[in-house]
Amino acid sequence: MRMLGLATLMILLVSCGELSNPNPDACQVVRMVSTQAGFRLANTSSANVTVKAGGCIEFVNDDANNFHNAQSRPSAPSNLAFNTAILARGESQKVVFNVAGEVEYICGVGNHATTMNGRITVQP
Ligand SMILES: [Cu+2]
Repeated sequence: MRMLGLATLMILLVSCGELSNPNPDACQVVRMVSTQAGFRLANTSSANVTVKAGGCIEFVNDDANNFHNAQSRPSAPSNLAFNTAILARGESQKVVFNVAGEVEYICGVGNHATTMNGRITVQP
């Protein structure tokens, strides 16, 4: 249990520091479009994203009407768990994914999770 906690803490620390990303150009942009339209991978209508291990996703709030965040569902494996700050329009946050696997994510604001949700696949 203690090791799990430590692993989660390390993921969170890595997630916060974009300097730790070895290849920031590889960041995929996911826009928070609106509470209704949810998350959209750049130039698509999908909220599902695939990244390589060590890659990152930049979550960008593009919604004039609402604050949003991006966070893993509570059921997520601890080594893929993440939780961005609550972002206002125009704000963004990068999250680095270092461990291969799958993680479902949502917006944790209000009841947005019913429409704002997607899946992240991290390839080895
Ligand atoms: Cu939201």
